[in-house]
Amino acid sequence: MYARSLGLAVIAMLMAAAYAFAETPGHPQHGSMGQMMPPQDGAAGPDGCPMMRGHDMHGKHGMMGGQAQSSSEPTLAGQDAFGAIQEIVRILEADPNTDWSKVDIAALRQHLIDMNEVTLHAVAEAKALDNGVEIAVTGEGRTAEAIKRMVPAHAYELNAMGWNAKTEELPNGVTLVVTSEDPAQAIRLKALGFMGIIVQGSHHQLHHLMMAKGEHGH
Ligand SMILES: [Cu+2]
Repeated sequence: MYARSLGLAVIAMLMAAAYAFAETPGHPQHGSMGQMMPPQDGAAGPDGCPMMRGHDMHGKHGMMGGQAQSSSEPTLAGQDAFGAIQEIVRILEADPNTDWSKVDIAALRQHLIDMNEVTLHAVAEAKALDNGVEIAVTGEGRTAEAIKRMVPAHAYELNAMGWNAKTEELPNGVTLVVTSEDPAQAIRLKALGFMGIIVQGSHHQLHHLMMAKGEHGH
């Protein structure tokens, strides 16, 4: 069953490619293609391969049956930033109110590069304080630039969450100091360290959408 539906998914993708290639009003190959496809096929899901999306296969021709996609259709983009941008682009495309004159995917891409630098390449040296933690976050070149863009902006959000956060600029990064009067929170801050603190907050993904819409940056 699994192998069969995988085979159908492959056939469906080839068909989508063939249609995209020969997009004519008459669809001269429609008849023979239709005979190839069993009516109960469920391989063409609503949010799978971009080639399928928005095409008229399940609508106008009704060949694919319009059922839920099978588990044999892959969903992983293969690269985090690629997947994040793909998701945002799909959201923008699905929203009839998207103002395409403002959309700025390039800005989102630059931010995702910053995130990659800060997450994977920044050097974080933490020093425990009585009431929290002090972390020197440094790097070279693009990494240092990314640290200086992202970490101070995040300190602002940490304050809004109830911690005391501040940053001081270093030649190659920033020093981030986060403290709390609550001893339990101070222990938590030390345990979280740089990355555990930087992932705090619930608006990050929404922020990416706003950035892509050209509404505001970090
Ligand atoms: Cu981000």
